[in-house]
Amino acid sequence: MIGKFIVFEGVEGGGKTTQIQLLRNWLLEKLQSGQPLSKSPDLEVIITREPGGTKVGKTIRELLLNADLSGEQIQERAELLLYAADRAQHIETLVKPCLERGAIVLCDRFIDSTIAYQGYGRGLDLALIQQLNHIATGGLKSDLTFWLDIDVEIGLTRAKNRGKIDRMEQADIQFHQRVKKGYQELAKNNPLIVQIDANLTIEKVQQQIQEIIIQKLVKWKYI
Ligand code: Z5A
Repeated sequence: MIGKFIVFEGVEGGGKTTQIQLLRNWLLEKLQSGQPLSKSPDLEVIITREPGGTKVGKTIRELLLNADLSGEQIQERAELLLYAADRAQHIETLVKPCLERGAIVLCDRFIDSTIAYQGYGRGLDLALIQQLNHIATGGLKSDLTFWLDIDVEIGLTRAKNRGKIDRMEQADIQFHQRVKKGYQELAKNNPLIVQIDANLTIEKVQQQIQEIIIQKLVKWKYI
């Protein structure tokens, strides 16, 4: 793969969507301006997300997060498999083709979300989740993952203030604390996960991200 796959992770309300958009604008400006000397004037920067990055994924997302199932609960293993199905479709039809043609892909959530939410949050078997992640991705890994680390209560307040909350956001606070613990454990064991203090202002969070990205762009020979 000649492109780069950059993932954003973390608990609700950490600012992933906001930061991804700002980073895309900044990257395009930086790399296409020719100043400093850009080696990639025609670079594509794609924004996508899980669940919901494809047409199939949008339907799965709706089912997982917002559908009115008249009181029927989605079972934990069914939920796990739905996230995996979304991912399999997303990687094969969108992410891989973009990476193959050299794009930078900015993705809102990926395999670490399943480990954090279904593994640490719901308590499903971590080895099984790793296996399923491998099947869904065909072994594709991110080149860099930003973990937007925010106090759980601040994140949930931000998400609630934004408006209607979805099925996952309705879970109790202990669930979200377990999810955060999951990210802490993942970050301890994976040097490609970069922890960002997401409690700060939008500008300060973006600044931390850009500082890391600049180093990576040099390393990856984009600039
Ligand atoms: N999920 C799962 O369980 N397993 C899986 O394998 C996968 C996902 C892939 C959907 O994700 C759900 O799917 C998610 C996990 C589960 N659980 N939930 N809910 P999602 O990414 O679509 O939804 P989300 O994580 O809840 O994202 P979010 O709430 O949209 O948060 P965000 O993208 O990180 O934040 P934001 O939209 O940029 O910002 C939220 C609000 O805060 C907004 O009003 C901003 O203007 C404001 N904001 C942002 N940054 C700041 C700062 N720095 N200061 C003040 N206010 C800010």
